Amino acid sequence: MVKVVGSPLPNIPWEERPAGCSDVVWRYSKNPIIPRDLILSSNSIFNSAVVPFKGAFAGVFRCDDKRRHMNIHRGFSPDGFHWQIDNEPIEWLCDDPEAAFTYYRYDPRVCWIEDRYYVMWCNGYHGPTIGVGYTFDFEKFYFLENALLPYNRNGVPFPRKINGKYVMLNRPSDNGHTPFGDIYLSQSPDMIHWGEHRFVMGTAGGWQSTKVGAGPVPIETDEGWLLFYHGVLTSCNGFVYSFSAALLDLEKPWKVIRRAAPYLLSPQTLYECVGDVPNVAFPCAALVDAPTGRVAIYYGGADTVTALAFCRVDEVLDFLKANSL
Ligand code: BMA
Repeated sequence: MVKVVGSPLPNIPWEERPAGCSDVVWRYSKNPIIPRDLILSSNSIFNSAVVPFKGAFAGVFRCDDKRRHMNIHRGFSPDGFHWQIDNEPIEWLCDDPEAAFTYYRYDPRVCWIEDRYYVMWCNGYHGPTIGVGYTFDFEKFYFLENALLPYNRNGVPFPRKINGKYVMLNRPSDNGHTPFGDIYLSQSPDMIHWGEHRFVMGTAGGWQSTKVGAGPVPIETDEGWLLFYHGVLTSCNGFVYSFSAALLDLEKPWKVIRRAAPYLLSPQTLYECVGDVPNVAFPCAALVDAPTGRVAIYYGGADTVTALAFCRVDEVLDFLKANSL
């Protein structure tokens, strides 16, 4: 069996695959887990990131408020299903007012690396780019820098340094509802200065024909980095956001070992098809229990609510072997 590198998470939120279902990724039966109006100020809560924290769970949530302003809020959960989210956005500590300047924040990812939780998000600094910050305790949050020049989205860190460098996936874009997009990788000695950019993968057919973008923090296995990523198809009715998986080389993670031709999950339920932006399933986080390979994927539904789906690492790798592009 494939070996997953990581910690045990015996309390991972989990529900077995329903009887009669043969999907590799299956939805939680009580989705969505976070309704759009969980907090007083919110219009919608979606595309959010969670991590294990002190025997329970913590997260950074995209909450668009009732002015339709986009920002990220802190949350805690005893079980990964039920969340308490702050009504007010996170305040970022930063000594440099120019660096700290922002119009909006959205689509966070959170990742424990070495000694702290790093947060990356799409940061409005004269156009979308990748904001990087960190917290040790989910009490104080520090803003570091904008990692890249605008325009860029979907900054996703790897959970450890590779060949002595921090690594992130990202997606150069434009200032609007970008009609193109390939996944690139950037490297850094210090999380501030990023370079040595490498092309990872571009669009392909069908569900991933318009653009692709990294989803949750990649999962390390002895066969490679397991990456869940979203792909977009342009239909007569607009963009359709689905997601699937790829396997990246452990030492040279810009090298794609395998990549799925079919999607693993596409918008088909009411909460994925109906909302502020219809037909969107957009994953930003995955919890993993390394010994069993169980995975809980958190994804946004229709840019409105947050949902959960489950899978097993070995089954996703088997799916990739059988269904690679
Ligand atoms: C992308 C991002 C995501 C969003 C998606 C669908 O460009 O803005 O936050 O979920 O579009 O609207």
